[in-house]
Amino acid sequence: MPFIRYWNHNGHGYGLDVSNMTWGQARDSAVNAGGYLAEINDASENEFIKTILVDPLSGLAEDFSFNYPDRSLSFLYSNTVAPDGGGAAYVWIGGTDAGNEGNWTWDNSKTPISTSRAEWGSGILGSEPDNNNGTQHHLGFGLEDWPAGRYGDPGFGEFGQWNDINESNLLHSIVEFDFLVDESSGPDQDSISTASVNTTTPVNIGFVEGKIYRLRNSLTGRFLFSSNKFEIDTITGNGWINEGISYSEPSEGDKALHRFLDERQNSFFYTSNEAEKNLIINDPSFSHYRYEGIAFNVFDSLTAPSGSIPVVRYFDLSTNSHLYSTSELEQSILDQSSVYINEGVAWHGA
Ligand SMILES: [Ca+2]
Ligand SMILES: [Ca+2]
Ligand SMILES: [Ca+2]
Repeated sequence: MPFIRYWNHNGHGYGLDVSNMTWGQARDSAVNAGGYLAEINDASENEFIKTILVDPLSGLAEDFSFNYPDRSLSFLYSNTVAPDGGGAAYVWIGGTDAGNEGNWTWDNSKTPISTSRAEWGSGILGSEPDNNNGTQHHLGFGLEDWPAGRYGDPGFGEFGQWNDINESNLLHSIVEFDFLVDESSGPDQDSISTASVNTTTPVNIGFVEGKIYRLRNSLTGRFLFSSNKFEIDTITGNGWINEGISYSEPSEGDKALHRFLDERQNSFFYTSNEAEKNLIINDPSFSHYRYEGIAFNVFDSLTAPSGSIPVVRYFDLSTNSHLYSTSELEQSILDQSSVYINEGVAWHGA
C-alpha cells in the first residue's frame, strides 16, 4: 500500500495509493488498509478530490514543506493511464456496474450512483458511461481530457470527470476512510493494544477482574469489551471512551467467550459458540479475523441461570461490524433502526 500522501476533509480521511492495480486489487488493498475505494457522495467531495490531484506529486525528496510518508514515491499522470479510456490518465474510485449493466453502485456502501450526476464525462464526441466494447464496468476519475491530447476541447470528458473503464487497467487509486487520519502517517492501526496472538492455542487475553467494561472508539464508532485492566487503561483516552461496566463475569461461567480482531474493519468480534469459533479460524474467507483467545467466561445462552444478564448481538450494516448490548433501553432503540440487525442473545453475563 504505497500511499504518497494523506488528507482529511469533512470528517473523512483520504489517501492516494500510487501502486498500479486492477480495480479489484485496488478495492481489496483499500479494505486491508482500513478504508475503501473513494465514494464521491456529492459535487463538493469531487471538488476536494480534484484539489488533491491537481498537481502531480513529484520531486518529494526536495520538498520539505510536508512530512511525506515515503519520499521515494512519485505521482505522475504517465504512470496511471487507461488505454480504453482514450489513453488518458485516471485513478480508481469505488463505483461499479459489474453486477448489473447500467446500474451503477458504490462498492462499499452499496448505494446507487445516478448516471445523471454532473461528474460523468461529456464532450463534443459523446458522454459517459458508454460501456465501450461492452467491457467497461468500473469507475475511473479522469486526471486530464480524454481522448488524450484534446486539451481545452474535451471529446468525452475532462479532469475531475468520471469514465467507465475496464477493470484490468493498472491504475493508482483514491482510498477513503470513515475517520480522520494522521496526514503524515495515515490511519493509526496500532492504537489498540492487543495481547500476543496464537492462532491455534487459546490464551486468556486478560487477567480477569470479574467486571466487563464496554469501550467505544470515538473515531470509528466501533466497540470493544474488555476485562483487562491494562488494556482498558492503555486505550482509554487514546481514541477510546470507557462506557463503564456492562456486566460482570459469572464466577461459575461455563462457556469461554472468544475474541477475534477483524483486521479489515479494525473491530472486534466475540462468540461463545465453539462451532462458530472453529469455522472462523479454519475458513480461509475469514483469514482477516485474527484469533486473540479467550476474553473471559460467560454463561451459555441456553442454560444460563435466571437473573443472569442477556447480551444481545447486533450487526451494524453501516460499519459491517457487531455491537453487543446489555441495556434494554439501548436494545429498544437499536431494534427500531434499519441499520442494526438483531442477531439474538449471544451469551449471558451476571
Ligand atoms: Ca465519500
Ligand atoms: Ca458497464
Ligand atoms: Ca467509458
